[in-house]
Amino acid sequence: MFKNVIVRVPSTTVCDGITSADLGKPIYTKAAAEHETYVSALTKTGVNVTVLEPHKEFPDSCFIEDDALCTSKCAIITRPGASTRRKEVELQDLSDVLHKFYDHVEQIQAPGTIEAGDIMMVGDHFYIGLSARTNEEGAKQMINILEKYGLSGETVPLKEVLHLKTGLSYIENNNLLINGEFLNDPRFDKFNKIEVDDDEAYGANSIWLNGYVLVPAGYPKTQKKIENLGYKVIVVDTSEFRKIDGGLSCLSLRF
Ligand code: CIR
Repeated sequence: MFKNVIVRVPSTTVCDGITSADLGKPIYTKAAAEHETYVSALTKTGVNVTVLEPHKEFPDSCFIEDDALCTSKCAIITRPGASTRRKEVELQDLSDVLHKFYDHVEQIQAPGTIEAGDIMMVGDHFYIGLSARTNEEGAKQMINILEKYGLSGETVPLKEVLHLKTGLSYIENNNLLINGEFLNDPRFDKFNKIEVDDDEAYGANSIWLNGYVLVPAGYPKTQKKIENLGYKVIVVDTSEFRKIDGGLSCLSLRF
């Protein structure tokens, strides 16, 4: 069960977020409205949501998932691989809120880089994508920290997507949403794989919270597959965030 969620409100500069998409710039007012709906959806799952203030100097800072890994034992502040995001993790309110919830707050050090969108939690085990944002050193430091607290981790090389969870989401009960380059990876053979069709690839980034699955709006085949597994589905429109490569998981820390 998750008890707590932390989000950061998008700032007016969200339109300047990093992107590889060709979907135009997000419109701030729409992004802000989508974010409010996202927070309401989270609240319906029974979690307490802490809402942090927007920060204009960091257009991507609403994607707070990348800034920390929140485990059952400790929180680990990351060191983002994207240079414009590197100092996001130095925001005092992030450190303050993590110290409020955790006795143990660790930090990834240079030259390690890691963004927690590359980390998928399955119980006490963590899959860590090696991506353009997360390097071997960052993953190694993360695994060492996890092991210190009785947790474990392993790396997963990735080539095509931004982050590991762009193409994979663990929705508990051994069910794994999976798309693209991960489909034939033997690491994931032990899971009940729910294949997300390529024309709905963005739907692979859905999030489980307390028996609910939040699914992005506009991916009906994926939504149906998740409903057929017996989950209560809440559909949330994140189309403004998609314009800058962001999805449902990126917008929160869940623990
Ligand atoms: C970035 O490129 O860093 C942001 N525009 C999107 C981050 C998405 N985060 C995630 O997948 N965890």
